[in-house]
Amino acid sequence: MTSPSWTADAVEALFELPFNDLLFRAQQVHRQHFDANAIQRSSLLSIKTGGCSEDCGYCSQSARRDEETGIERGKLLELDEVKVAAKAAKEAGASRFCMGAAWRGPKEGDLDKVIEMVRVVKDLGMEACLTLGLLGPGQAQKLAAAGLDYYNHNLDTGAEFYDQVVTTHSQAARMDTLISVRSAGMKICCGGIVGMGESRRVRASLLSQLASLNPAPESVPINHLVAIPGTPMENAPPLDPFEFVRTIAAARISMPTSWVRLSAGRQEMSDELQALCFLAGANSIFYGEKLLTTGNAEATRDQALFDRLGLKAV
Ligand code: SAM
Ligand code: DTB
Ligand code: SF4
Repeated sequence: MTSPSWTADAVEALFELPFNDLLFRAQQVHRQHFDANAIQRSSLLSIKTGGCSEDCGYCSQSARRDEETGIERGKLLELDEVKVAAKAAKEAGASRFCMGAAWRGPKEGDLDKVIEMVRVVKDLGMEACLTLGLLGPGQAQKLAAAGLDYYNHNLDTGAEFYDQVVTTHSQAARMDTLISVRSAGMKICCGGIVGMGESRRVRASLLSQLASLNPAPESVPINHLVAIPGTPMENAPPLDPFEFVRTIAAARISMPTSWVRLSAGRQEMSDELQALCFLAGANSIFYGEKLLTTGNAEATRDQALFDRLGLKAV
């Protein structure tokens, strides 16, 4: 079977379909590759918060605006703190533990400490994921050798919109990190953010870039912008929730075998909107009370929603 080439035009044509037709197609694709009633759960921990050198316009952790966002600069967490959080995530039912750091990229000494954290997570029997920013020469191999399962590094938005969101690094540099992660043999978690004032074309172009990574990322987080006060995006125009669902459906159709994660922004979503996202092919969530600096839907609310929808955890 030849896989279709997901140009931005081809993805945009998906967005243009009548909503019911788009969801029907997404369901068909989803059911060919996954149990439509099973949802994977990952928990997140910020292992180093704030004080980041970069200027990503959606992010609360840039050093340039921490007075406005009120995020305190923290140090890299101690191993014991990570162990406690990872154990709690496992007990709550997460199958993957993701650790994020507010860095442009890791320094060698920090990378060695983070590798110890990966070992702790793996010893607990969970999958481990890291998101540390841009990787330098040899760093991806070191992480792979430590047994890291996934590296998260998002393209975040369509290439044509990227410089309106970030000026301190290019999207091409992020692509280089993705290539080194792949060459080192790790799985890629790569997605983006919608609701930043981008056009539908830009959303289609982001999905086209993701689907063309060849192979597509094993895990695709679709974040809804959390408009954080004090960031340049605090007043981003609201996105039609159906357009968010369309983005999930287009991701599912263009990346049939990837886990599509309904990521940031769930706390602000109704149960009905989340159910539509699951119907559109989302089959993974961030699970636990906190993302990195913002809140997440409560685990008890998630469990109640799973029960009402007859969803089971993977
Ligand atoms: N510093 C590393 C990097 O930029 O890759 C890792 C941490 S960074 C916070 C991870 C991802 O979180 C970003 O790529 C972005 O997709 C997402 N993110 C950050 N702030 C967000 C927000 N306010 N709303 C939605 N997603 C956000
Ligand atoms: C991803 O795509 N989303 C997560 C995770 N990967 C690291 C982060 C969401 C952050 C939301 C804003 C915050 O909590 O600061
Ligand atoms: Fe730094 Fe990552 Fe936030 Fe950008 S998204 S400012 S690189 S922590």
